Amino acid sequence: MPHTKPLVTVTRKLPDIVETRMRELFNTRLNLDDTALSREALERAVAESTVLVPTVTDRIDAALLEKAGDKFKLIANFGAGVDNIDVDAAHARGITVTNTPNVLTEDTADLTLALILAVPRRLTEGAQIISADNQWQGWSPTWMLGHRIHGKRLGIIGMGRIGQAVARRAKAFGLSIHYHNRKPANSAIEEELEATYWDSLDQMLARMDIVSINCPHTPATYHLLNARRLKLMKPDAFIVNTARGEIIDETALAQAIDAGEIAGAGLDVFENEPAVNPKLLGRANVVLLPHMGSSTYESRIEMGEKVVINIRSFVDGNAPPDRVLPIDV
Ligand code: 8YV
Repeated sequence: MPHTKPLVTVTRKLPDIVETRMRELFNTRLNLDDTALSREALERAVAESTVLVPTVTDRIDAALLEKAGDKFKLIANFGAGVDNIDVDAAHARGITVTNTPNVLTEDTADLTLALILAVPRRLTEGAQIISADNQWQGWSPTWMLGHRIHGKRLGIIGMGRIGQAVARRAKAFGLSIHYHNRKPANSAIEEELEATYWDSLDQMLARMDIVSINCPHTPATYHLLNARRLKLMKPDAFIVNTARGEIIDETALAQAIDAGEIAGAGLDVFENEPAVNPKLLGRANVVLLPHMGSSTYESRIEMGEKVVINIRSFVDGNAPPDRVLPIDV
């Protein structure tokens, strides 16, 4: 490491252990009160720092990068998805972008399965009945009935690491695995998951009981599930999204649920976080979570460790392990 430690600006509060390590290794500017940085503060950060550690809540666009100082060389994103960053604009300025893949795969897949179970089996609805003011009138053979997931068809959009981890879990729950991806998964993975590849997303959507979104948000996947495609789905089908809100046209989804064209939804992500389309609120068949896919102590610490490794290797003059390549749309 060079004698002058690089100035690293971290935009949000990270786990203590990660912040301590960063303070040891770099000249680190932390955000101890965790308030998201203003646009002006972000501009100052890219003007003064060598490295910025943003999160999904920071918009690192081309206009911001125009304020970058000569020293600004690395955006070490705390997060796997990089749709908050204009990666092409960064590359055009010779700025490297890294992310934190792998470490949040299993936790995000767990949360996806939790939603796949929660919506058809009415878990949050049931939990709300026995809450502080216990409204339970007693058991009945025909009350609180939901839908079996065993034996149903799960259509996964995006068969990357998280999609595969979802498929593995879903298979153990007796779901048959179908998927749409830009290209088929390799044959070993298809065999292990007994997965059926659908080249046509439209055809897959029309036949699935549950659809899970597990692809990244890119220009090609923005509103992939639009009003037209939502209408292709079976009226008794459920949709689960733990990837990015922008992949579904949220207004069209709210309308489809309102019109009974879809049986329900489990959403961990939204188009305009933290805002949620009001039409999705207060519905028994819609389970909403506040972007919790990777919210375990373990994931968040390991994401921080990846950020540290990426910065360290970059500062040492090596290629950081989690470099984000130009977006291939
Ligand atoms: C993170 C995520 O919480 O890593 C991602 O892509 O969506 C989340 O799990 C968030 O992005 C951190 O910046």
